[in-house]
Amino acid sequence: MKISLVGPKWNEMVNSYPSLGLGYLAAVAERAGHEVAIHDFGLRPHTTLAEDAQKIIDDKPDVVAFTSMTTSYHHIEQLVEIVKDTLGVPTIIGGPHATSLPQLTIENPDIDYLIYGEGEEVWLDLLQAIETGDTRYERIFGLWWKDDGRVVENPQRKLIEDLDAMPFPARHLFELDKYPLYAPNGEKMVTVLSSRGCPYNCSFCFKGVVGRTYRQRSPESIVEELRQVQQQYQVRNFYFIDDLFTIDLRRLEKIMDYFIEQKMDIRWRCLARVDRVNPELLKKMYAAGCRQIHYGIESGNTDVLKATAKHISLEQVRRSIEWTAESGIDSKGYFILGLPGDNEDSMEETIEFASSLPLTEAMFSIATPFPGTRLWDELVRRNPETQYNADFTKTYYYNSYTAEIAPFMNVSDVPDERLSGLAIEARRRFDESKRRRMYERSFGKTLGPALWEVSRIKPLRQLGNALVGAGMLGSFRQVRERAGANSWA
Ligand code: B12
Ligand code: SF4
Repeated sequence: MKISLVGPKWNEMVNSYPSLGLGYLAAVAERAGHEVAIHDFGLRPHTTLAEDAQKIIDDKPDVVAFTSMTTSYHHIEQLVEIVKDTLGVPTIIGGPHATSLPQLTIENPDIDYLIYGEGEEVWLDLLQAIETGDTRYERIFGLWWKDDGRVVENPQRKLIEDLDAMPFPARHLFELDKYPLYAPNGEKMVTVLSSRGCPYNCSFCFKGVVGRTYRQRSPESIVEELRQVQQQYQVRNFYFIDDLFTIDLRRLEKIMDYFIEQKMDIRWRCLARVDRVNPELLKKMYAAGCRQIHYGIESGNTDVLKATAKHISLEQVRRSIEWTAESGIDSKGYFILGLPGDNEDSMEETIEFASSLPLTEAMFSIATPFPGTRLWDELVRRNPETQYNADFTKTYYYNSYTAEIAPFMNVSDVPDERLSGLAIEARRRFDESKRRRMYERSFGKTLGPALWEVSRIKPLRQLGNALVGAGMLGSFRQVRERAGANSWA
């Protein structure tokens, strides 16, 4: 069959990398003999609805299937209406949004089938049923469907046991060169998924797709995928987007031994928890090509942090960020402002804490309760009249913006306007603290802060920059270089 797989857009932000969920679904469908096209409209936020719908219609597909986040469901609702009207072919939806609100989603008259949770096996069974005209849908576990207009929820499907048995994501179906994902040195970077799931249960995180489970691919399979991508796309920078890349230390050691022994010549970044790293591991990660780690730190206030059930302490955060810096690896910290219990004082602590850490980057998001999370339950408990509405397109993430953005479903103790202002202030103060640290590193603990103070006077800073540019003031160059791409070598 001809299948159009659709990645919707959410607002004017460009998707920085392709959906690997779509990549896996496309790969298994191709392996089963189907002809697949992927349209990631998140790459082109400014095209019109009519243009997007036309792209799908031009495929003349037998089936149209959408991946969904709560932020992008609005676009799907609009697209699927046109597609159904024009083509009349079966429509399928899956992904985090469909899984978090299945009943509400399948009630959409233009959506025929909903796949709950992990998709590949259910998807293949459904495609086969559609192709062969087998209407015994009750046999497909993991499927929600409509029997004469009545919604039917089949039992859930077990998770895939052997992730290695899956083909690699169908990267050839994406416009890979169009995604703005680059290493700090400007080279192209590609995302990889080496495991699925995470056993923790943070209040703001949606856990519905694979629950609190953790499954991993073998080191051999990961190395093979990296080699394939290296050869096919001439890329040597990778981003492991696993929820927790460092959770199983034995596996990680083995993966890194492969990278080192086989002289893979790769550079990579990953996501990690601060309680899942140690100095020896970090040194080895550096030797194996790791140059950046993203840590979820969330809050600088002990009580607010505790309420997220992240199960980390501020001491662990400080220690791990320092170890990471000492190992030569850059670190980015993710912080959330406006969590339940957050007030002016606690958020001040978060900003102060973030600014005191030797992080290379920080991102301050405003807490947003997504349906299916404990944060959402908290919102509903406080405001029982709360309803899901399709305006989640407004949940921007912050670091790409300098203008203030209105909080969406504020669950903190401060008004919207103040919360929004604090996010901007947090970013400004973190940037200042980072520059100050760079001056200290370059000029020492006494002269550094003094020169930093001087550099804050704009005309003097401009003069300094001009002199550095003209080859004078050599040691100031270090400050500039440290702020640039040199760490990704
Ligand atoms: C990478 C990532 C991103 C990337 C790239 C997104 C992309 N293009 O895929 C970026 C940085 C852009 C991003 C942004 C955001 N993200 Co994000 N992101 C992720 C992350 C970490 C990994 C996604 C992934 O590749 N998963 C692995 C694949 C295999 O799983 P999957 O995508 O879920 O797909 C499987 C199933 O869901 C199902 N399936 C999915 N689609 C379909 C379609 C069909 C037809 C079928 C049959 C099955 C099916 O089958 C797939 C294979 O098993 C997830 C967390 C996670 N672990 O999944 C969060 C996650 C998806 N993000 C989330 C959020 C909240 C956001 C933001 C809103 C954050 C913010 N406030 O800015 C934005 C919204 C962006 C948008 N476009 O709307 C939430 C979504 C919650 C929700 N209810 O929608 C998640 C689940 C995090 C969490 N645990 O809470 N994100
Ligand atoms: S935020 Fe990270 S650690 Fe917490 S549940 Fe989600 S993936 Fe796991």
